Amino acid sequence: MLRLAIQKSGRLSEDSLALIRECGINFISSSYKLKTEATNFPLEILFLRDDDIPGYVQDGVADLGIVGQNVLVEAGFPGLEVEALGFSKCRLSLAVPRADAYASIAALQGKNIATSYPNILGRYLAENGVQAHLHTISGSVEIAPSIGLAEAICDIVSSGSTLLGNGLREVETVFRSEAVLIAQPNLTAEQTDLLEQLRFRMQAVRRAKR
Ligand code: PRT
Ligand code: ZN
Repeated sequence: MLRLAIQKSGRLSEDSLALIRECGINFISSSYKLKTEATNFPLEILFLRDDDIPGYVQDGVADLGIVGQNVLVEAGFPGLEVEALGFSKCRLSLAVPRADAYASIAALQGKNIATSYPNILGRYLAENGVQAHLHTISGSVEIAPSIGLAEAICDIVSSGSTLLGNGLREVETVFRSEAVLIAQPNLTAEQTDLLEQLRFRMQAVRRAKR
């Protein structure tokens, strides 16, 4: 038996469920249940907040998970990734108010930056020799400059319309992300075998879409 953790409700949910179904795995899902069992594959599905998925998989509470690389790397467990899934593509970017001068990343030296990704951003700034004050907030990061909390932000971008709508300009791509399958480090031999079957099916689904 394998336990797979997926996002309960959010941007990853629909594509995660669709991928499992496209792998030929049948299950009944109801929005009230936090757990369901597949009827034709030894798989149990847990529905969780995406932020909790890397930790549960690292600890072996779940054997597998589907999560964005942004959340996985921020949580500090990049080594759990076993398969890139090709959906929920986005980037983590730095942005500043549209009217502000910005020649290079050196412009952020000593500035206040609001983000939900202090670990990924901290590493990126250090690599670029920039010291800044990071303010960690968990949501609505894009309003930080307009309320005087920070001079810049670092947040997830896909179309860019949220930045635009908040008068911000994307200036650096810090990290590129997509959804990935992750696995706990101590699977049994049988579980490893099931994981390989699952990966094989996932790869076939992706190939069929190209
Ligand atoms: O409740 P829970 O904690 O489970 O969900 P969540 O609210 O933390 O996450 P959710 O559902 O918003 O996103 C889940 C994952 O989807 C993220 O971790 C990313 O890997 C991926 N993803 C892909 C995105 C986006 N695209 C995205 N556009 N996550 C967030 N956004 C947000 C972004 O933060 C910004 O506010 O959408 C806004 C920007 O979108 P654009 O199109 O205007 O640029
Ligand atoms: Zn989340």
